[in-house]
Amino acid sequence: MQPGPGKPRVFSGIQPSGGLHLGNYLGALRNWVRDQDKYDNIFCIVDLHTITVPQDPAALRENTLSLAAIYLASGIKTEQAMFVQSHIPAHPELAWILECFIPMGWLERMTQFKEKSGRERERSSAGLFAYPALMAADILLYDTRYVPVGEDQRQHIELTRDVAQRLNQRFGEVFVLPEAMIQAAGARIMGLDDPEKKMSKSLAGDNPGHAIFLLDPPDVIRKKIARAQTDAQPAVQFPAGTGVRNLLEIYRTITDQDWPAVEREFAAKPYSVLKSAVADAVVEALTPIQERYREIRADDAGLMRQLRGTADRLRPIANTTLQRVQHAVGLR
Ligand code: ATP
Ligand code: LTN
Repeated sequence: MQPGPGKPRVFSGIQPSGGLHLGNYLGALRNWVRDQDKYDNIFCIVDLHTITVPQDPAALRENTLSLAAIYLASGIKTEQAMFVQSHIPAHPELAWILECFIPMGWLERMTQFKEKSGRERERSSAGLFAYPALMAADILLYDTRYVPVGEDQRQHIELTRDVAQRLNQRFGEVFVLPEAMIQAAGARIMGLDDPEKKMSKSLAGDNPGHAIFLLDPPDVIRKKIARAQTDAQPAVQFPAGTGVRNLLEIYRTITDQDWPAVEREFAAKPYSVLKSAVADAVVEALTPIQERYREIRADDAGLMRQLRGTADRLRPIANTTLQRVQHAVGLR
């Protein structure tokens, strides 16, 4: 398949698995917002991925709406296509077909599965194991060219390309090959409590100091940053240790600066100076998002109508691709 004329298609998604953190914002959402006019975008709320680990039903419903409001509050324009994955059954239908062409060995190698299943491998769900097949379906259904994500998703997009190529070789050009779009800045924000670990929603449950959430009040943000792990040096030195480097990375991403500029700004400054500059920059970026979020959440019914309306508009596109694949493999 060749991509059609017009702006290149972008597809990305985030799981409604709890509040979004600064890593999700800097690694993904902020880039979607910045580049939205350059592409023909589809932004998904991937609730079917979220149920790969246990969820409270009421919390999942709330997190789904909350994530839609966060997309808009962050600056995604209302005319962009934003929808909930489970509203379009073609996603799990295509995922099933892809699963039948993905060798177990490919899935076994996925680092996200290894990290998330951990020592509970035997007890983790088959859905968690097959997760990348569903992600591949999300991307391939819309003839996507670019997938803007954080660094941790690179491997899943490689698998998407591999399975698409496998079907294309066997059945002719069924799929457009997508590419990961990963920015140099902010692609891997680390935990504030432990800069060896990626900032993630799952780890935030055990330690409230791990992540800054987009809806954290300013005083909480300042407290978390003040307590962020650094090292025993008295002031900023280069090369900086991992904790300090992470704070500098947050700062330079939010303020759109390159490394030489932040090195000049903070060289030999005490950590307290760095931390209050980071806190100011984060609070300044998040305050308007929080205000817009509250306005949007005043009309949940309207938000749900928008999500359903977009799914109605996208369903025929997804079904066309699904039917093409079904026909190619002999299912229709
Ligand atoms: P979980 O911990 O539940 O796996 P998560 O925090 O990794 O969740 P996802 O919903 O899986 O969040 O990811 C949404 C987007 O945010 C993806 O594009 C992902 O690459 C990006 N992302 C997640 N964590 C980070 C991070 N620490 N730094 C930069 N980008 C990130
Ligand atoms: N696995 C992704 C979320 C996701 C996604 C997608 C991202 C599901 N489907 C399609 C981009 C394109 C994650 O961030 N954990």
